[in-house]
Amino acid sequence: MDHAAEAHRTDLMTITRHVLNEQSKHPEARGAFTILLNHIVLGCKFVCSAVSKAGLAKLIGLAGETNVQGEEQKKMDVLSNEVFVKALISSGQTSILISEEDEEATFVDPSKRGRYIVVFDPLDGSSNIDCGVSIGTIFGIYMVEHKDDLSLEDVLQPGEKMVAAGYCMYGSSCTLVLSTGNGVNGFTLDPSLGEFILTHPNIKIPKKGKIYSINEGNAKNWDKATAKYVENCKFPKDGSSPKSLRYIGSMVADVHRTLLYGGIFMYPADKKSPNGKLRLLYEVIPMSYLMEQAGGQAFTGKQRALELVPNNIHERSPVFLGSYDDVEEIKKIYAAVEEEST
Ligand code: AFP
Repeated sequence: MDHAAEAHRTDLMTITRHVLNEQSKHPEARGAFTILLNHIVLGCKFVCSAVSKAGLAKLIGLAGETNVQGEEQKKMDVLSNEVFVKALISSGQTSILISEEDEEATFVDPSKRGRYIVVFDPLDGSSNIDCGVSIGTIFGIYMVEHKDDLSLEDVLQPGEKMVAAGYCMYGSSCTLVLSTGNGVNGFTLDPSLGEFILTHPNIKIPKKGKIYSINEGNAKNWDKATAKYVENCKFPKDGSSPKSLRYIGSMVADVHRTLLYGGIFMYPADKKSPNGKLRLLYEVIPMSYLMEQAGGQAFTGKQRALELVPNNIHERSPVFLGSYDDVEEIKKIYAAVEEEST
């Protein structure tokens, strides 16, 4: 028997233990972040369980629909939002919540306030639920200086001010990927233990990848730089092999694959959608933060994504994110196209 391997297998690094280890590097920390993260993890576990039972429990459908027992059923994204909002408020560690599902920001009652702002998309890719494609929750965390004197200005901060970001993917397994500003780690839910276990320590994205990921159906509306880059992916001029196309249409799943296998994920601006489709605060920024933490890059077509300052909470932004070299290439194409036009 390989005792070393056996000992390793029984020494489980749960997500809480991992975050406590990180916390111990900051003697001034009082555990507030660990408490917050535990509540996010609880939300992820709930949604994971609900998504996996969705067909069975007839939870899919329009909000207000009734199930066979005559009980009112909620649409999965509405349900997920409620779960996260309640979990985050009850943590006692949040002051402002921004959710994809809620038009307005939620300012937490002063009696329950803490020092964190959480921006999140409780169930991204929900149009894919009915066919069982992987979907996920995306979140980003900012810190406020003064929790008693809050305004939307506290939320409208560039991504480089974020203190943590992550996503949970509800797929063939439930995987939570997290960065607290010190690299990226992936945890897989062990359903028998009900715990997220560290399975992907210190994720580094390959420097260059073999996959490009974009909705090709929008090609007729792309700008010149995007069209040129995709052309290069298919017909490389340097004699290298063409890249493969993979596009799920569920950002968490497309980004997860990009993070592990390398390559580039793009949702560009186009003639119909001058700012692209994806939301800056709770899609583009958290995913860009993770990419940079894993050694990749994220670019908007104009600048580093993490430098962009949001003007409103549901603002959209184009994004190109993934392997360092692949994003570098599209940056060069944008610069060349810009120069041609001046
Ligand atoms: P839904 O939540 O409506 O399914 O949208 C998913 C999403 O916001 C993101 O997860 C995908 O990357 C992107 O939209 C796909 O958009 P297209 O369908 O336009 O390619």
